[in-house]
Amino acid sequence: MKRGLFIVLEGLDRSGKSSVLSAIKRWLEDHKYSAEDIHFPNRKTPIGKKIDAYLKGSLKLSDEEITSLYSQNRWEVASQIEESLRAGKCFVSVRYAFSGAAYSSAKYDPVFVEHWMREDAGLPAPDLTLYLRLSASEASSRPGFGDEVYERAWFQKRVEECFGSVRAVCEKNGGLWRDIIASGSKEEVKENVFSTLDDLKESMTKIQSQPIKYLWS
Ligand code: NYM
Repeated sequence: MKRGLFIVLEGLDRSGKSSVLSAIKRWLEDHKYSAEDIHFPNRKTPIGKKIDAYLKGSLKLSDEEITSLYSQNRWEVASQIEESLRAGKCFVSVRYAFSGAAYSSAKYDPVFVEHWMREDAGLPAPDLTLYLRLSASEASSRPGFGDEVYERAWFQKRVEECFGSVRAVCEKNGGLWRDIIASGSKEEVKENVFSTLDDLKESMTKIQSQPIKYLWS
């Protein structure tokens, strides 16, 4: 039996990740894949609840502490991801270790994205990362922007730059990364997702016969 694919969706705040998740699931379903999904931070666990309090501004934590909590929150489901993949199911994650690296390194100058992924080493690695490309200024003008701690236009600009560095590290380590233009209407973005996945069909089939990879090994 072929294994499932681990697909990660990344992007700035308010870049439209939820509706793109539906499009990915729809494409997978249409192509006879079964899929589970998760959104990080996974705010349901005790660790996730702490992260939620931090993001809403009611809990103060150092940069090292919050980075570690984000990573622990991923480790909580690492074996569930592996089990799904081994059972032939796809796993779609909205945000993952690359958000961890981009958002944490954006707080510093110069940025060392790999430094902020140390605790993620050994987690299942995404087979495919889809990055919603939307400028920080456009993301910042969307409804609801500003509710949580990182939702400041200047900070999103830095995160956008850091995602560029994260992409370079991902590809250096053999990861597959595609940008999805996220600035159009929901319909247009959905079409961008479908055509990107259509183009990758052959690569995805090949990956299913390869062993699961781990960050960064
Ligand atoms: N975030 C998310 C991080 O800073 N590091 C991480 O590792 C993860 C997974 O959480 N502003 C930040 C990015 C977002 C915030 O995410 C909440 P969302 O997708 O709005 O729930």
